[in-house]
Amino acid sequence: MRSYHTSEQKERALLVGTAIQGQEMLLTLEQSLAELARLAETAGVEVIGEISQHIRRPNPATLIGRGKVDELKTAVAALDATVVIFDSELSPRQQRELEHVLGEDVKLLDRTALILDIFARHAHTKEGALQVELAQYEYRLPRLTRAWTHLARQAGGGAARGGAAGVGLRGPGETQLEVDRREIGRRMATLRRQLEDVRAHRRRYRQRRQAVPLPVVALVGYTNAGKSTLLNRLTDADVLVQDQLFATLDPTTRRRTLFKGQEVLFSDTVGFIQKLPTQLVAAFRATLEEIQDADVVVKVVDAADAVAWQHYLTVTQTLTELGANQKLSMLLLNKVDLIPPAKLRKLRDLFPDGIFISARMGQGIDDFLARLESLLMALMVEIRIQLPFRRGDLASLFHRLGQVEREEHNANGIIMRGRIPKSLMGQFSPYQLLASVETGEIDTAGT
Ligand SMILES: Nc1nc2c(ncn2[C@@H]2O[C@H](COP(=O)(O)OP(=O)(O)OP(=O)(O)O)[C@@H](O)[C@H]2O)c(=O)[nH]1
Ligand SMILES: [Mg+2]
Repeated sequence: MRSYHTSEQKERALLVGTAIQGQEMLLTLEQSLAELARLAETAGVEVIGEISQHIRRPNPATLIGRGKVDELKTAVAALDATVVIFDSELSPRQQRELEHVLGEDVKLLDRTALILDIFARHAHTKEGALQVELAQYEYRLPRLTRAWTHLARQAGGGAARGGAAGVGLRGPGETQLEVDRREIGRRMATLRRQLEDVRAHRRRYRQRRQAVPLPVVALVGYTNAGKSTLLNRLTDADVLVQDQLFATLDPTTRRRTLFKGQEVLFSDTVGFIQKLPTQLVAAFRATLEEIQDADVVVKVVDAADAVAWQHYLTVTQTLTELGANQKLSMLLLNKVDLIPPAKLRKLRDLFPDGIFISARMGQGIDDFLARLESLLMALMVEIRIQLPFRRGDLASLFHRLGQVEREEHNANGIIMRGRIPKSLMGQFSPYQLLASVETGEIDTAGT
């Protein structure tokens, strides 16, 4: 009988956690390992065991101590592991030495390589794919060893994203890994050029967008916090939502009208994670620019996660590294539908400024939008104007970009009161009313 199902044999991973004395850790060793296990699952790997070590002084050759290396070797053999994944980043030397110890049949990855692998799977736009490939070369170049090329050959050529190459080897395929460093350098230069083209295109698009200066609200947060779910709830974006880490790599921006008619742009962004090397974040420039250009940063935290507080700290730290910590910001505690009342009370104490929402169920969304609307006032100035009837264009601009509090039509024109973005002052000031409208005494500046 012929079977049409070719069930792919999952790779079997052994995880290695380390806590290095004196090195500050946001998560405990166990919590960080649990996160690494989720990353491994997202990469399609089955986790079959864990070992860990508290290290006083890291071994420059193998990171973990010699005894631990023996234990690792024994465990790999006993559990028939095909992959070993370190939770900390391995130096090129440690990578080489450990590969040597483990032998050719076992693949060795660290957290960064694992995340790069997930990125390679999840990048869908041209820019996303280019920047992941570049980041992978940057990461691999100093680590190019016999083992890598050997494995790449095993994996077969054409192992593009999501291909059959297996964890850690998706992305640049066999031929590319086997060529010498100089050629890789050339490939990287090409990638950089292509990226520059794509980016120039995107910049032009942004400039067009900025011609109508709608405020940009960036949704940022730890991976899996619910940013895309929230964007979908707020707009008709239809972004992919998954219970996976790093489901979103490419930013999506959509428009939405607030209660008083003001329009804003909401941007979904790539998630953050603890111990994410900054150069990896930097690879995602599109996302970063989206955050750096934003008028308001909305931090989304999965409040149902046991380590919500640590996630919040990671997000705050990463924003600081990106130079975006001075922006107007709001804090959303998401997934309240999953949280029992007693725990919710504790969370409210922990996050007194937080707005509790459920992006999935819709709770708290109106409250969030109302508070966003008042926050946006900080970017605006109060104004009273009288427009001649022929300037209906300015009246509709006021509605879209400002917050209209009062509007009257009389024999002299359209009288409007409310707030407009500071950047529009130049266009509106010729029609500004200096005297009180209510008395009917019209005194238009500049006419
Ligand atoms: N119960 C519940 N689940 C939610 C809520 N919001 C999001 N989720 C779930 O959380 C998971 C992650 O949601 P996403 O919207 O993909 O999260 P994200 O922040 O965009 O994640 P990345 O793009 O991977 O960084 C999905 O399984 C969602 O269905 C919520 O309010 N309540
Ligand atoms: Mg997402």
